[in-house]
Amino acid sequence: MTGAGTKVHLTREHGLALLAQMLRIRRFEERCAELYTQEKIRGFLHLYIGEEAVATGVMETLTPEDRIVATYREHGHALARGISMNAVMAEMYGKAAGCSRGRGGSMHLFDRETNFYGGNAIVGGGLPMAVGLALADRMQDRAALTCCFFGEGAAAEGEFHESMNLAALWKLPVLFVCENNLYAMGTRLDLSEAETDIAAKARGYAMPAEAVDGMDVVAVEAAARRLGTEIREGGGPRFLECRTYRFRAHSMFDPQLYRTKEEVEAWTERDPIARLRAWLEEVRYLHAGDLDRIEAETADEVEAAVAFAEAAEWEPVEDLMTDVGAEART
Ligand SMILES: Cc1ncc(C[n+]2csc(CCOP(=O)(O)OP(=O)(O)O)c2C)c(N)n1
Repeated sequence: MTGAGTKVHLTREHGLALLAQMLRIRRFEERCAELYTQEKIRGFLHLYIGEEAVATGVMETLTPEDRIVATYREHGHALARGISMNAVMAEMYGKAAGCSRGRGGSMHLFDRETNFYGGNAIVGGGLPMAVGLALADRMQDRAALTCCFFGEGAAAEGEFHESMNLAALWKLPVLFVCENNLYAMGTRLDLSEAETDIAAKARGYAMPAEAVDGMDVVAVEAAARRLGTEIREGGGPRFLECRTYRFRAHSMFDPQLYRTKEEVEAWTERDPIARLRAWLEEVRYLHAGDLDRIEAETADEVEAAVAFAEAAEWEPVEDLMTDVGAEART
């Protein structure tokens, strides 16, 4: 993708790569939902279906040195960052070959190799961590940027306000990405927040902030790239609110009584995958067989990950207490 301003030029290759990445995330999670009902995956499971354009678009703009902090709805971020699907699936199963050695599960994916700091069950918990990582990078003269993903529900937490303030005060290299899907579990944004414009809250801390259509992967990527460049040039933190929607329930235990079928259907019409696909067809980037090929490759990757997780070992019982507490100092 080229073009830093409002005009974006997307090559066929890049357009197909974005489509393939979003499909990978979606098919992986659809399979996870099935595995959950079969009790292969236990504990909590929060699906990102509908929101794929956010992780996919933003992650395209980051370098390997950059750091990522995410929430408990982070399978998409982990996959888009480049953690292998095998390692993510094994983690979902709780197997020792998982990216957190089977100890984290769905909500605590972690990978040092890719600077992926998780995976955090605490709403807003990643925000101060992102500020700390960025402060450490600055103090140690590293050129990395920290990208912090969180939901709009986190904007109601004290940690959000403390993090905005310190990041802006110290001009830290953080890209805050708010995934505003309108609901915090069953609580609609306008029933819990007096100010529903989340980007405006960041501006209240003197941080440049903007909102983008989170169902449009190209728009997300363009905005993240532009804001990332400003951060890398020493401009201090930037805030990107992505207006998005989760098509599925909050987690696997949620009858969704707080929203209507019509509302879900209306958002489904804006499905980021269908939308990119339609655009790729319109500009004749999507050739006959492209979609079938991408779907087949994705299905193979997902099934290979399931086979990997099935065959992977459980942690030996004798290792159960390792890394649970700090070693006693003598
Ligand atoms: C500190 C804290 N308070 C409450 C919860 C319970 N909880 C889990 S998810 C959630 C909603 C968060 O919504 P949002 O931040 O908008 O993210 P989304 O689930 O929509 O992606 C809540 C309140 C929690 N995990 N941590």
